[in-house]
Amino acid sequence: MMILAGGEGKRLYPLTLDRAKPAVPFAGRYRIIDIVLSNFVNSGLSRIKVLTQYKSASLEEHIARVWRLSPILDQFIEAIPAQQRTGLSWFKGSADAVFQCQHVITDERPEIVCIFGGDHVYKMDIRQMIQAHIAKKATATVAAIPVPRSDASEFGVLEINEEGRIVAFHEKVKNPPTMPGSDDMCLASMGNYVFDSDVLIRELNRDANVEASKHDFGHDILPRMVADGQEIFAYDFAQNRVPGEEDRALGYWRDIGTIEAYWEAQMDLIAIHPLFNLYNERWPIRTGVTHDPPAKFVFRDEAHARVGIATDSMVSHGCIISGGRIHRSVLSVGCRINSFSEVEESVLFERVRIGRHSKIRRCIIDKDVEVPSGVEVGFNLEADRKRFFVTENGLVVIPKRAKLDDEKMWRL
Ligand code: ADQ
Ligand code: ADP
Repeated sequence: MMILAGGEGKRLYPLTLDRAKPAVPFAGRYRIIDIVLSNFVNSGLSRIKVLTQYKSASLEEHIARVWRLSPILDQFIEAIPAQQRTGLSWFKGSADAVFQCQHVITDERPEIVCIFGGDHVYKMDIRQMIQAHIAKKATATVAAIPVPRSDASEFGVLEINEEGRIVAFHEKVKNPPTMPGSDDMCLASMGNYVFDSDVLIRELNRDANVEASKHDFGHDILPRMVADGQEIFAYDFAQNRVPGEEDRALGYWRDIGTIEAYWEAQMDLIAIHPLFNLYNERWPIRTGVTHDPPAKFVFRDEAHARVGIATDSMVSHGCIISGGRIHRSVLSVGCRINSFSEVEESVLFERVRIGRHSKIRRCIIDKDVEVPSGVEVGFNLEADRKRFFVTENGLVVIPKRAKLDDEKMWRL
């Protein structure tokens, strides 16, 4: 099993300023990569290499600290950094990442290799996809999901025949074809593949010699295999059944490539009946254990609205909500929310502090930011644009350890 975790995540800037996208915190206690790793481990698959490249220190540390498995059971989850093994270049595209690590496959000689992306939010029993691959006698299988046509140019789009065999693969094209019988949905690749390992090694080596190739699975390898008429099948993700999940949650998958999508995925989490449910004990999303104490809510003075409360929110260990109000927000470990402050529809990373009387709305605040007292962020976007990163839809991102001492910045 290989997880591609080297992408730069440009569109998540500035959260990816000094960490790879799969290492970006998610849902308070987790990192994005914990989701795919949990899917593998919960599926009983635990021989995993995570291929890293871009700013990988934080990711490698997380994997080594949290995910190290017992070698005695012949199980492993390990990061393989880009090593310039087969030439002087670092990984070019996603296929080059696997090409450069092919010794792992040729040494282990597995029959099947799963190659999954490291940056999506979903639950999947991966064994079911492998079974479908074997049942169809496919050489490669691509997980697929319908997406609205308006978003489809961001994805690889598949055309399939009645048996589910892929007859054409369009990687990130302007006007991709819609699904049969629909004018507004396209069948997208989820960037998760199952390969027969001999075929994978053969195709990687063939691609390495193609001068014009970007060495990318979606751009080069799969379209070429499809054009050759090989037996490549789509795996319908809607068929996947995860224990303990309600039917309405099946098929939930989010590519959190942009700040908006990242924020929306966390707003999904705090819905009363979330589609991505972290409380399903039969399919836990796993991560490291910390020694932080439980979250604490300090009731101070009702008459002056100094009541520490959080509603429709997730509050991690070690947070102290003392006299401030949190609504529709996700707080990571160790945040401090002081009196008379208000935080709404926001995502706070580790150890964010909100000073008294400050108001925060639709913000993502990276770790160790101390918001002084009496400031507002997210209410005057013109002013926010001058000092922070603001998306088209008006989400404000405050980068890690933002200059705390610059009074002018906070009080425009
Ligand atoms: P993208 O996600 O845009 O599209 P890409 O940038 O190649 O494609 O990233 C795929 C995965 O590989 C990501 O998890 C990324 O972090 C990782 N990655 C990229 N370059 C890497 C490298 N050099 N080393 C290690 N890891 C690397 C892909 C498919 C589409 C599909 C979407 C679904 O190409 O067909 O629709 O995923 O999101
Ligand atoms: P405010 O009244 O502005 O919330 P306080 O002066 O009460 O601030 O608190 C100062 C700091 O002490 C805050 O960072 C707060 O999180 C922390 N704090 C408040 N109450 C407690 C408590 N009961 N236990 C531990 N720390 C607390």
